[in-house]
Amino acid sequence: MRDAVTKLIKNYDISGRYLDRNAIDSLQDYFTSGKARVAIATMISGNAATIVRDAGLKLFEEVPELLSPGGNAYTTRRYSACLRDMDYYLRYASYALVAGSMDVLDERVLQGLRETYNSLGVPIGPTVVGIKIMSDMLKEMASEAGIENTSFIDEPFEYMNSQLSEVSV
Ligand SMILES: CCC1=C(C)/C(=C/C2=NC(=C\c3[nH]c(/C=C4\NC(=O)[C@H](C)[C@H]4CC)c(C)c3CCC(=O)O)/C(CCC(=O)O)=C2C)NC1=O
Repeated sequence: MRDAVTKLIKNYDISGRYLDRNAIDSLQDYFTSGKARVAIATMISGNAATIVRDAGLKLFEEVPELLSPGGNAYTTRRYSACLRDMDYYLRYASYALVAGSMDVLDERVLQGLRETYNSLGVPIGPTVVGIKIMSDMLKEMASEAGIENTSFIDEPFEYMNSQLSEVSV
């Protein structure tokens, strides 16, 4: 598992290069956004339960058939599994935000996930909607808290969504 800095150093070390302009620029980006990343992570930790609950409510409002007989979140066991998954996505997104790298998502969350979902009939489309709702909620909370640059918040959520949606070949 790597963060933005160790990942960059590894790439330069492989080819025995000193850090060049590109490296310095990307390091600078990472450190400049560092305070905001930590602020967002703090915001997530302090509000995780609320974010997951409200995002779940909104998802089930948008896709009510999930909760009807035959829907994948029907029965309390599956309903809870769904919210637990949302909680995983939020928690790991907070790690990826702090790391400035998506490696942790590849290693801990996404490996084999699509196959698991497909074999259990967990629908990917609404999962993607749920993940997007959490990301939008967070950006709103962040701008309400006066954090100016909120564009990087989408990154881990969009990454998970693109990996989940990828059509298998
Ligand atoms: C930390 C990394 C990690 C992830 C991501 C993870 C996901 C994950 N979600 C699962 C199930 C599930 N996931 C859902 C989720 C949903 N159903 C819906 O209709 C909604 C669209 C969606 C919620 C947004 C449901 C309902 C199940 C249970 C399915 C079943 O057992 O029939 C399972 C199968 C095993 C189990 O039930 O625990 C896994 C492995 N597990 C992990 O360890």
